[in-house]
Amino acid sequence: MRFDVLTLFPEMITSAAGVGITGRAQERKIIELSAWNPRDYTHDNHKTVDDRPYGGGPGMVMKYQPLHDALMVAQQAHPDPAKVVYLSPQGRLISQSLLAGASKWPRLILVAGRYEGIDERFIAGHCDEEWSIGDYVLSGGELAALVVIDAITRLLPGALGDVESALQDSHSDGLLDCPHYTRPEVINGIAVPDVLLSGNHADINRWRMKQALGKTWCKRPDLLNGKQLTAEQTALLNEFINEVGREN
Ligand code: 9D3
Repeated sequence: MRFDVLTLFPEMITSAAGVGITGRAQERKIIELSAWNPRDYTHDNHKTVDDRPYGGGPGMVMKYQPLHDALMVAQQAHPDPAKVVYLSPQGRLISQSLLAGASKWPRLILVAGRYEGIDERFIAGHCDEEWSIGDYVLSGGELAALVVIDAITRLLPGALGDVESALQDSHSDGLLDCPHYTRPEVINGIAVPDVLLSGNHADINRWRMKQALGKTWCKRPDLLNGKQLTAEQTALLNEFINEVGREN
């Protein structure tokens, strides 16, 4: 899959995506990533990318022309058809399922804004979708673009190592993770749960599922709404709830 990002801070994208899973995915040609700076497509001496908002008020707006010219160059740099997504606080809230859909696209051009946003006519004329990563205020779209690139890359065949892939298709999909422990066996008087030292992998798997279900029920009950649990999962969750009830 090919990603292009239109951004006033291209090094923010290329440096962050150059390491870890996304860095390795680029080396393995599972993803291609380029960043394009609208400032490189200005024609005035000051390389102006922003201007004052019509109607007045505070802040600046990204100009249409540098964004448009950067987009045309990015689009023509590669023959695959691209979806263009503008990252903005007004966008549709992204989810794992939305990103799983996008991971089937051959190419995605992400537009990261700065200042108060970009000229509405660029959105209307050139953007297929508008996405947000959540209800909090960022300084620009770059971190959102990195979130999208990272989360999609993990879904592409071959992007994860064997260990990460094995972890990904475990049976706890859509649940919070169970607790994890490593050596030493006791820290600050807190011992690792006995079952994890037992060597009984059926018991260990049941304990982990019970913890995942219980933690999800306690902290994110919304994730259980409309989720079909197996008879065993229902039994494990009821065990957990009865035990918590006794502790509190
Ligand atoms: C405080 C500025 N706000 C004035 C009412 C509006 C505003 C403009 C630009 C708020 C944030 C931004 C920059 N944000 C993004 O570009 C952005 C974003 C975000 O802030 N939150 C969640 N997802 C995204 S995607 C892009």
